Amino acid sequence: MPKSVMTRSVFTRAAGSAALMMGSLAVAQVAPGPSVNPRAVWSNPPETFTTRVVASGFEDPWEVTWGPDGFLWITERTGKRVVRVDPASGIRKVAVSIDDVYQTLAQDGLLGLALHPQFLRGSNYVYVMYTYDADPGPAEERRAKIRRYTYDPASQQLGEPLDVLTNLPHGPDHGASRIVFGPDGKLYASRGDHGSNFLAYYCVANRAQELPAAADVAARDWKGYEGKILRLNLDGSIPDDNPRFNGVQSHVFSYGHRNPQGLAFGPDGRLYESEHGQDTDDEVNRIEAGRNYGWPLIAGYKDDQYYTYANWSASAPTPCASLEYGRDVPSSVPRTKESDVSFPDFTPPLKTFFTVPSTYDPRKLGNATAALAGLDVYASPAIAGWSPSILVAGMASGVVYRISLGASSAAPLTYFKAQDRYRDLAVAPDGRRIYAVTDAHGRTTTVSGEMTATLVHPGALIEFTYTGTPTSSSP
Ligand SMILES: [Ca+2]
Ligand SMILES: [Ca+2]
Repeated sequence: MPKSVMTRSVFTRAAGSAALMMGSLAVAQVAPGPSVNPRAVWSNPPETFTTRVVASGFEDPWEVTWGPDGFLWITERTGKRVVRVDPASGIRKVAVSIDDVYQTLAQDGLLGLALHPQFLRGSNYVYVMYTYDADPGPAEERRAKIRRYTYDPASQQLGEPLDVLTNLPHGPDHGASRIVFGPDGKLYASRGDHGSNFLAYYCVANRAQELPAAADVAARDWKGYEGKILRLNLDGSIPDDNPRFNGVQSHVFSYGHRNPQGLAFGPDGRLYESEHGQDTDDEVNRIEAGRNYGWPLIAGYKDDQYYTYANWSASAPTPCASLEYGRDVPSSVPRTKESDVSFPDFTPPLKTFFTVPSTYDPRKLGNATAALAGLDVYASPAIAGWSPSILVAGMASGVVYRISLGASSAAPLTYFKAQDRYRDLAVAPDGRRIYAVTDAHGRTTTVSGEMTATLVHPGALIEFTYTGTPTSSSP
């Protein structure tokens, strides 16, 4: 495909997702009264914070991580740079610019970053995940790789690039590519479903349920890695205790994912993940080895609510290419109810966002996912009652959600509501400062609940400092 064919425009509807509210508890809010905007349902939690823009002008910051050097490490997706930012002064230092990054779309470029657990204690390694063009000629072959750099504290530069795992398929949409270290010393990496069976790519079969064949693994053909969480050794090889699927061992750790942009381990040693839903059912999951998270046959819970899988590429007798994609699914497109799916290893989400009944009419209310992105597990005693909680960034909602892991039945609370798209989060070791990076472009929700393309803090690093929790009995 020529490099110039794809444009950002095919993503505008997905990027325009609006926020409604959280979890199945929000169902009652779907039918709005004449004066109630259902998108403007923000929590009013008691904790107070001050807000400060630490630095701005980043070119689509995608990952923010607190480093043991006291700096925030940020990847710029379209800027193709790893930048270190001093949180006190906002001064930024470019650690490396990666010319090899190939970026033309909304979900490619320089993405994930993970610091070695022994960083500045003997293993000064930084792992990044990014897209590159594997075709040496004018054609385009978008692939993803994980590369290791070595940090030199004297020059404050990243050098000695070493490719760890290359040739991972990376589609035109739904790129995921978050990477984290596990307490087991392995690297975990998320892969999106390429946006297949959706919008401009509706005639491309979705492969999130496909599992690698032995011959593919032997040939190092990673085509079965779409819509998966991967687990790898630090040299890129397949850990010998990875799960087997149909007898085949690969990098695949779990499957059935849509666009898992959030990935983090908690203090309990468990892996948590967030993924951006299609129209409904953003998910926060607890990821376990060998499990199936349902997509694209099950979205959110297996509850036969609004979401029903429609397999456009299997349309017959009318071929998919003759169909126009839309909410009205033609009768030639096979549909599968969630209750008709039998996945022995299906694992339901820990929490869903905007789970709505089958009577939900998006024409009246609009598309309303929170558009979940980066996720962190808060495990500090600094804010009373928070540990342990999941913090997850909402892009279209313009909030940070907190999900208590101690009281998992509690509805998520919203914090830091702004007319911004929060892409990723980091927590300082003192537990009092929470950092967010924001998208440079895109649509989000105003405080009153209207969709807007005007962002207040585009491409910024924002600091929220905890200042206390006034008691509710105060006058
Ligand atoms: Ca799922
Ligand atoms: Ca469902």
